Amino acid sequence: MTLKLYGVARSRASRMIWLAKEIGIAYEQIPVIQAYRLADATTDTRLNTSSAQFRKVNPNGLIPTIDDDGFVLHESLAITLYLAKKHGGPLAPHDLKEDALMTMWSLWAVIDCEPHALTILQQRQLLEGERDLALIEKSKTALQKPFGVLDAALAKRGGTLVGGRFTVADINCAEVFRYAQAAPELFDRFARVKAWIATCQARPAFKEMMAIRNAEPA
Ligand SMILES: N[C@@H](CCC(=O)N[C@@H](CS)C(=O)NCC(=O)O)C(=O)O
Repeated sequence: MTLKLYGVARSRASRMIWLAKEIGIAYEQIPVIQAYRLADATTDTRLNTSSAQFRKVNPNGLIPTIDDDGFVLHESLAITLYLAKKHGGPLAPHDLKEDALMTMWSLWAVIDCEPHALTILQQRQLLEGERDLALIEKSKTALQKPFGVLDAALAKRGGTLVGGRFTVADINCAEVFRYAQAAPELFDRFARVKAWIATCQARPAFKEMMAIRNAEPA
């Protein structure tokens, strides 16, 4: 049975789509859209995160979720780690220590970096007069330390996060740091982070994922 992905590509489902394109995993996409993007989710006929039908699959009412032949999994980074490990190859951990490091970087990205990076993205998407400039500055300041940590780790490990090669850990972190690209000036002080994200985003699988995202209505 084909792997099912619940979620539109203009969501954190992008992470799984990027990984799937990297390792050639076939999947069927069920385009569940965020309820908040609809004028009225109760009357809209599109399957959305508040639809009763989707809530049966993910009671959190959040995308992405996968159904891998009856195995249902939520949380975008748990999904990429699971699929990488299931399919093996260079993107997956080769031993327990690599596995732990990939988990470490993924948790670090989502806990320590994502809230600030997302704030920057959401604020920069607002009209200029509507932005909370103090909040943007606060988030940029909060990201200085993680940017420094990432920059130093990339220097020490030769430009990728784990095992001297591009892995699922790079996908998970690069997808979080992509939000911070709404403030490109943040990257100017951290040359290795800037080079790393450029290299990650030059990969054909990333471009394929972005093309799928951009083909969806905004
Ligand atoms: N930690 C979760 C967050 C999932 C999440 O917040 N998804 C958003 C889309 S990117 C969503 O479904 N929002 C719909 C809603 O809030 O109704 C993950 O990484 O999968």
